[in-house]
Parts: sequence; C-alpha cells; structure tokens
Amino acid sequence: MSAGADVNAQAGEGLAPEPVGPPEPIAEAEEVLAEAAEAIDELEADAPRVAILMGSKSDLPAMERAETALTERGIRSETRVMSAHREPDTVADYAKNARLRGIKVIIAGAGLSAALPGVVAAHTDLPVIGVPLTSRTSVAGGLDALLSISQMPPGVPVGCVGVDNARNAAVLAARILSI
Ligand code: RP5
Repeated sequence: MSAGADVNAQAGEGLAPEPVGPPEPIAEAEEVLAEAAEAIDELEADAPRVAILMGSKSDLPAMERAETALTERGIRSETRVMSAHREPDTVADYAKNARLRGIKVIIAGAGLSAALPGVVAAHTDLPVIGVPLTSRTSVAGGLDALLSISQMPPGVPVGCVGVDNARNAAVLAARILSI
C-alpha cells in the first residue's frame, strides 16, 4: 500500500457515518406507545372491566342489579355516580380515560332527559349500553329517558335496554366480553 493510500484510509476512519435513529416524530410516537403499553401492563389483574355509571344516587337501587349480574358472572366492575348535566367535565374526563384504565364496556343509566349514555359515547369509542330509568318525575313511565338514550345521532351509537332493565345491560356487557 502506498503512503498516500495509507493516509486516506486513516482519514476515512474518522468519516464513518454516525449511527442514526428513527426521525424525531417517530421516535416520540414510539416512546408514547411504549409508555402506554407499560401503563396497560401495570394494570392490576383485578382491575374493573365494566364501568357502571348513573346520573344520580337515586338511580342506585335500579343500577345495582347490573353489578349483581356482572358479579354472578365473575366480571369485575366499578360503580360511579356522575351526572352529564350537573358534572359534565367529570363525565368527559372519565369517558376519555376509561379505555386506558382497562375498561372494556360502559353501562350508563339515567332518568328524565337522560344524556349520560350519549355524552359518554361522545367521549369514548368503547361500547356504551344505556339504561333508561324511571324516577320520581318521569313522564310516560320512563319514555322520556328511553327516547333520550335510544335516539342518538348517526355515528355515535348507544345500545339501549328496556326501562329499568339494568340486569339486561349487564348480560349484554358479558356477551360483548364473550364471558
Ligand atoms: C337524572 O335525573 C338522574 O339519572 C335521575 O334518574 C334523575 C333524578 O335525579 P335526582 O333529582 O334524584 O338527583 O339525571
């Protein structure tokens, strides 16, 4: 090898290309996905899979039947009271975070102008089952809530069971989960 070639070889060593990673936006997206996967892995094994929501404490006697039916089937659930009209931000936050928390199906019961199931469905793409409820001031035996829940606009579906039939909502949730 000539002296010149030797010098060139040595100079070339210093010009070896730096190892390059993925472009910055892809690297960031991968990091976010990795963090999400880690968060899901860390979910406790006994985390609830079905959420049972209702617009008022006065709905609890009717909605407890959903929890009973889920428990009978060995399906873990969590029950929360939150009103679409009285606490709209709480409802939106809950619905937006439900999937990441491991919830698979949301059951939502409400009476009167029963917006809760529809508002939840507006903030998540999880399946939402609405339970129209009767309450002290219902009209037409709960027809007000039945129409409020079932008459959703195209593209934002809410499954709707019969008036006060929270048990059927739980059975349907179990079928969606194939349990
Ligand atoms: C709805 O109004 C609730 O779901 C409940 O069925 C009804 C009456 O609520 P309270 O006045 O008893 O709190 O939002």
